[in-house]
Amino acid sequence: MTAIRTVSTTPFPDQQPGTSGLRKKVSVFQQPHYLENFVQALFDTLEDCQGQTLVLGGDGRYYNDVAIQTILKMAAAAGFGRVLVGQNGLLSTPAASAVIRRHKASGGIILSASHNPGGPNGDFGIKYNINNGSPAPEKVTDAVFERSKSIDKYHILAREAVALDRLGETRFGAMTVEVVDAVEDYAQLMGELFDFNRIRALLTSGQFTMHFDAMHAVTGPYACTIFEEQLEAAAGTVMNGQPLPDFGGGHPDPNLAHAKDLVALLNQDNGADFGAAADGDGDRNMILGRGIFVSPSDSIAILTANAHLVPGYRAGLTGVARSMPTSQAVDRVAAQLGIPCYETPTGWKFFGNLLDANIVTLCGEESFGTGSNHVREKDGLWAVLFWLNILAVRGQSVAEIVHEHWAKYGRNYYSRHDYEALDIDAANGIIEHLRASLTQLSNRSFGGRQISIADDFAYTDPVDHSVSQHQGIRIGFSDSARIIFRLSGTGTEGATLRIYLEQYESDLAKLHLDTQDALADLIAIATQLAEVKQRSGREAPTIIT
Ligand code: G16
Repeated sequence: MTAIRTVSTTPFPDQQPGTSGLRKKVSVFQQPHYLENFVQALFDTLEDCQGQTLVLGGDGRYYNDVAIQTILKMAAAAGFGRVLVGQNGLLSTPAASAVIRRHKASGGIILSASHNPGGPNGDFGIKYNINNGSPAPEKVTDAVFERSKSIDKYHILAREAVALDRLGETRFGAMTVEVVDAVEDYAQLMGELFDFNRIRALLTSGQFTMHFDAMHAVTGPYACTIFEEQLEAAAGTVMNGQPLPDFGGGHPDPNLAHAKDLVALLNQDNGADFGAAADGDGDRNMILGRGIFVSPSDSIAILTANAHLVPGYRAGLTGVARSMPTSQAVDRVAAQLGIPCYETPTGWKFFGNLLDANIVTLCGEESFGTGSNHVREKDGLWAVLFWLNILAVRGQSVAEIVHEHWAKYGRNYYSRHDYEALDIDAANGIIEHLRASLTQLSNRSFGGRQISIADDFAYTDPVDHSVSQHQGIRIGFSDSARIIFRLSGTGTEGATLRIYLEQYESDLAKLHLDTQDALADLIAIATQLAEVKQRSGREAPTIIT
């Protein structure tokens, strides 16, 4: 009989989950009892863990191995019957969602800080997904935070660590730990959705080259199995395929700023036909063609317009959804298809109810996220396979597909300007100032542009009617241009102000401008309205995507 220890503790005041779980510096999680308090607050909130099945895994970042063992011991103490753990503690976020669904688990814990840097000085994170595989909704995360404020003890099994390198089952107190193949279920699911034969034919044709940058993060093993083994892409197609605790010193954020080597490979003369990258935990993606970057907002629009070419979606889409700051490109496609397009707050958790109710099939976000009803997370490799399936069927280049799309639907020029690590009071001051200006803004015009909507976005979930307030300052113009301001809920240093800019263009002669040039007027209006320089002292954004 293995003993369960009860340990006294005192609350930490800062355990409020953000857009996607609790994200902090590794050093914060390393404080004695910090992780344990949060996990116990979660288990207390779940109430009945007795005999339940939990899924557990992470993106392999620094502290993943330590945290997994602590959570296993606490899960055993809480009475879970079985924990399914990814081999070596690894599970990509979409794979964890797939495992929860396929094995009918009561939920799962994912250890990741997504695209944030790793290593001892980097970030760590923990989030809980519910039994449909979706990130826990706000009512759960709010309850965990409430519980964390009064926690005074936690329970933990007094035992040695369990080995996670070999597949199979181990008794751990009264609980069973089952080490599962992290890739198997997921790869099988991908094979059910996409035309692997057709993609294989493209990849082995000798006429098509691709690079996939796993950024030394969790998708490496998945990409090697799916692209190089199952689809027979050339050896070396997967770059940086070995997951490392510090992501090789890189920043596992698949965008133009952080996947520079990949971008260079696509931009050179005779570069590859297709390039893609995924982030730390495998839920984000970036899509590139030779000499062209596909903005995430365009990507979801193009996937929607071409879904009929892909086996898993041939039967049709019930609807689509995008987060509020994501461009309205997909709205135009949905309108043409005669299906609804829902606008939700930022955070994948808001798509869960819509997917469960089967009122949407595809979802997308400007923050390099796309996904569907196959799991309840965004899914980087899924997006890459979707693109490959379209390329294989259409036999055109990425650039041709994107340009044809713009010619048919018009182009939503789109960019996000981030001001990172701002003083928290200054950042809150910017949002408060904008909020206070909303009433007087509604009737104003700028450079001939009339404001048609100025509000603080609030969302009522159409399924459970829960209301989420203060989801971003939204300013829309009569020509359908928009400027959105909100503070990030995923950063770990100070505050990050995000300014999202969008302008629609249907004139064929103006579809190929430089994005920042096309948005120059809106950028000037945005910085003026928000008084960014006066209030933050910053002359320019930290990063433009
Ligand atoms: C998370 C959420 C996404 C959100 C993104 C950015 O993604 O799941 O829905 O768009 O954060 O959020 P924010 O703008 O608040 O920083 P990930 O990939 O970081 O888990």
